[in-house]
Amino acid sequence: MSKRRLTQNQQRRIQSNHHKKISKKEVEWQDDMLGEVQQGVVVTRHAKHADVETEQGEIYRCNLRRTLKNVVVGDQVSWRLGNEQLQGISGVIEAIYPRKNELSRPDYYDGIKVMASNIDQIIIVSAVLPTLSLNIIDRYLVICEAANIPALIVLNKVDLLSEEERQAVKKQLAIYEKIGYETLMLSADTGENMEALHAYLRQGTSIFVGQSGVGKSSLINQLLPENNALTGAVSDVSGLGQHTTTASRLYHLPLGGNLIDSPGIREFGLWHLEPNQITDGYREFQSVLGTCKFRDCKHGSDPGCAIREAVEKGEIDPIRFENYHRLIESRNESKSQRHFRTEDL
Ligand SMILES: Nc1nc2c(ncn2[C@@H]2O[C@H](COP(=O)(O)OP(=O)(O)OP(=O)(O)O)[C@@H](O)[C@H]2O)c(=O)[nH]1
Ligand SMILES: [Mg+2]
Ligand SMILES: [Zn+2]
Repeated sequence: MSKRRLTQNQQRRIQSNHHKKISKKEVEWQDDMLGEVQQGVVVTRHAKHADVETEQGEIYRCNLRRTLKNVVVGDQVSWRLGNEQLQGISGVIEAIYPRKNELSRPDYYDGIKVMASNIDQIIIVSAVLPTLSLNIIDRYLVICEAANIPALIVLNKVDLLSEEERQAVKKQLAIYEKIGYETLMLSADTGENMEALHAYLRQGTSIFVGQSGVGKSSLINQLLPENNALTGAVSDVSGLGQHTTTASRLYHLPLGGNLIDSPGIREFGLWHLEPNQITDGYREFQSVLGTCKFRDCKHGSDPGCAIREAVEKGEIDPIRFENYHRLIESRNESKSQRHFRTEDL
């Protein structure tokens, strides 16, 4: 071997230094490479980058300053445009303005994961296929109540129902109407009730939440007829080859208002909330709460439980009461699971 030829080890070292240089260059913008500080809104959050939209509607992919903890869709940020693109990145986000509110969900690894910020309305999307789950609607409602953000419940894929089945799901939705939530029956396939949905979305920023496959992205495609770039990678969770959304993204609707599409969650517990926050998430419990015989009433078989009595009198729906206990139980289970997982790491 000629002396001038590099050994494999040397070659590897050079290559790895080369990589280091690239990634260093990527994160370390020199001050004189960056323009004036501007304001913008985060419209998509990727693993390492975020897309920022200017007031003029231009979108730039940005790095995040390492000191920034968690940048999410909906964040108002200050950022600076670079004088050239580095590795496809146009600028850098320097700071996040204080958030009006944030929508969070529990996350096994990070504790609580903020999904989006500065939200005016949460649209809980459920569907009749695979099945309509009131338990999942209740979970989301507890999160909405805890964040103090108004909720709208929509039921998609009603095109799949017979007349008889329609009447049955109407009755289920009536449980929520009775306690003051508005509901809509929709079909992204036939366009049923899309005008009514449009009307709800015309102001402020709304977010679609709901399990994977309920049709959130399909509904957005209906609302934005020209936009067909919504489907993400092929789902590796189900292996069924459906397209699943992998990053939240904010869209501007033609009739006004913004709408965020979010990736579906398969299952989530509510261990990040205290039991009393779950109880507070049931709005129809509030007027009788505090009148139970015992102050530490668990609202189960405890004697003199005012909530159970209200259920017996037909004032509180028994399905909601049952779901409440399931939520409390699953909270405790997922909490202990989490402890196991954290210790495991
Ligand atoms: N029959 C019927 N099928 C629908 C309707 N809306 C959506 N679908 C189908 O449901 C499947 C899932 O739709 P998506 O829009 O990808 O669901 P998603 O909620 O965005 O799912 P994630 O991105 O994984 O969270 C697709 O095969 C759609 O064609 C509808 O109104 N009726
Ligand atoms: Mg989707
Ligand atoms: Zn009680």
